[in-house]
Amino acid sequence: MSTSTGSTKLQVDLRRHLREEGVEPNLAHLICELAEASKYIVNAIRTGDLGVAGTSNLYGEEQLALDVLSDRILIKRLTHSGVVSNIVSEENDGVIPVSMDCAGKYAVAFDPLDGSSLVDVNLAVGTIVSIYDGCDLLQPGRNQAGALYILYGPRTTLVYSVGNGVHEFNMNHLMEYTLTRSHIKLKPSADLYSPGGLRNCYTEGTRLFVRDLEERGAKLRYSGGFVPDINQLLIKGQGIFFYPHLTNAANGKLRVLFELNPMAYLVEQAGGMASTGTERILDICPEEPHARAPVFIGCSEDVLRAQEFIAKHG
Ligand code: AHM
Ligand code: MG
Repeated sequence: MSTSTGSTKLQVDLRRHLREEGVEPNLAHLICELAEASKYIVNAIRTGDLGVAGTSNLYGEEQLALDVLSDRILIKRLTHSGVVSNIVSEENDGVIPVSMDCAGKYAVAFDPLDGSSLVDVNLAVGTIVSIYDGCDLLQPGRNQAGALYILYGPRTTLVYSVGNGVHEFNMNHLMEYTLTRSHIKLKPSADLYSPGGLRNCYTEGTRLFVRDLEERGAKLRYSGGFVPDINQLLIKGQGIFFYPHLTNAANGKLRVLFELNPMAYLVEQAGGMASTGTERILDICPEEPHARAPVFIGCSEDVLRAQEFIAKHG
């Protein structure tokens, strides 16, 4: 999006957008710091070591050098931002305290490089960030002060909301983020679906929901990366993504703090819904930072239909 002044077209960059939207200055600063950090992550993805780091995270998953580097880039930037109280990262166990003084500061949860197992095959990956006022990270996602993700695909884009609608920015050749879509909205129902998890581990409710989607003519569009899959539904203005409860994993795979809360916040801001199948994602009060939950997220009518199938068939 651009504004004209005489013959010159001015791109609205992220900083200016935050200022014009009246975003609280420390929060605006935090979002700009995250945008700055993402430039180093882009560079690492483009040119860095794609091998393993030789370490594993607390889930016992092998960490890639890129997971570790992206995590370090974000922690360093946020630690020195002056506006962060606590940090929790998908790649680290426990909370990283930054400042004892919570006033005017923000607690931040992030997944530094979601979908990093897709990097070797050159598919899209992303950074996901959830932001709370003060110090507390273990609270329902509905209390988020803001959320954003950065998608590293053929282009790098940043999508954020601080409760003022959902806005998309593209990184240009100068590595600046300029506004490309504002007030993104989802239609009530979808004809695209992105099904995560092994189908032979689906419960009856999810199986019948998928059959219903297919009978309605919905097309399967699943990349295997949560950020590109959610970005697809926001930018196309329709879709439903699910990583459901499975017969061998009652809470599915995705993490409430780092993955589900920020995406649920963005999708609700766009007029969609996000549910575990039985309750609103943003109402979950996680007991520990790495809690997981099943998710059905996207167009509201489809999420409601998923809930009906699960209520009837489990
Ligand atoms: P990660 O945080 O270890 O990268 O895992 C999250 C990713 C999501 O991007 C994606 O939706 C999901 O895992 C795919 O899981 P699966 O490998 O079971 O298909
Ligand atoms: Mg992840």
